Amino acid sequence: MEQATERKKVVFSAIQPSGTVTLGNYLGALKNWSAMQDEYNCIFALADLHTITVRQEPAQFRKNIYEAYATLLACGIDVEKSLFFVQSHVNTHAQLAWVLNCYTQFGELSRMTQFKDKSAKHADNVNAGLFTYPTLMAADILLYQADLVPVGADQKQHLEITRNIAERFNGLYGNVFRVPEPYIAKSGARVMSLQDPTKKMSKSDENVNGFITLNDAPEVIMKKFKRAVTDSDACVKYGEGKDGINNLMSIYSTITGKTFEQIELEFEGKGYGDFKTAVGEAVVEELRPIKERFDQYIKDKAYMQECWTKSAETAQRFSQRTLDKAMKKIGYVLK
Ligand code: ATP
Ligand code: LTN
Repeated sequence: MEQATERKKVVFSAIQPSGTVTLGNYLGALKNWSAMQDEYNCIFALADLHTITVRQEPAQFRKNIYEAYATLLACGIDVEKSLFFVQSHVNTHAQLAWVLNCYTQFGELSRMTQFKDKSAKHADNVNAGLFTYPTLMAADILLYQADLVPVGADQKQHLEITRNIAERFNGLYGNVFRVPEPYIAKSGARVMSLQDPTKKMSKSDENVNGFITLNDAPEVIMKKFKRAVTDSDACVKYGEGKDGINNLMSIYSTITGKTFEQIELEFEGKGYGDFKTAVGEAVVEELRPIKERFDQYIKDKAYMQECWTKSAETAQRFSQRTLDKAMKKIGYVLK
């Protein structure tokens, strides 16, 4: 008789606690994470080691870690179903990252667009961690033998380098790491800034009107959408040269599930004002229950600590197996 014991695929993803979680993070990544929990073995982390590649103010950084953890719980990450820990609590990540640094070339790291963007933005602090950011990210993923990595489109290049590192290592030592696939949603994978729709929406943007956070009050959300940059066409239609409207249509479509044709029909003969109001209202309603749950979780630090400690213990055990295997293959003598 056929046995129904197929191995559940492993999903790994992480987010930096570098500020307040944005609508871009939510639609591009977090919404998919919580939806994947029944079908896959999911492992999620706060990538706090990655965060110090950009200088952080200690008190604010600590606050961001708690807030990001509470936000993800509020988005539906369920520690009964998935592991959800803080990267710095599991020491294998930094250890494997060092090893992978020695199997990654200067040239390939130099080609990373995130490195180029961030070193231009933080020209006074182009540190070695910013440069080797992708090898730590590769370690995160490879330690858990992940099959799938749900991320926004901006992380595709980092997934490619992860695959290259894994294949190179496997080529030298046999099958140590599973080679992961990116999982990029068809809609919402690249939410753009509301102020400059040619740039991605980012939580570290200086212009707060460019992004919506999951903690913004409804009136703030409505105001930011009303101010969103569009064009002089005054016609709700997806098309070239209409970056602002295209972005608003994508947001509306991702939340309501309506196609672009349905949206064009819905707003036929109506102006941008009506459309912006509708998008704002859809976002407010989508985020309302998340905000309510966040307000509960953030009050209970003891509960969050309990959750992340339990997950970190399991993650430590699991990831240690992969780290040991890689070290042995290289020739290290384990204690
Ligand atoms: P920072 O501004 O500090 O670089 P970020 O807002 O880009 O941060 P990350 O923590 O680096 O956020 O990313 C977390 C997840 O959110 C990743 O999977 C990333 O691909 C996704 N993501 C980030 N920005 C967007 C966006 N504008 N649209 C869709 N997905 C996004
Ligand atoms: N670099 C990612 C955050 C991140 C990540 C990971 C994502 C760190 N480690 C592992 C997926 C898998 C970012 O979103 N900027």
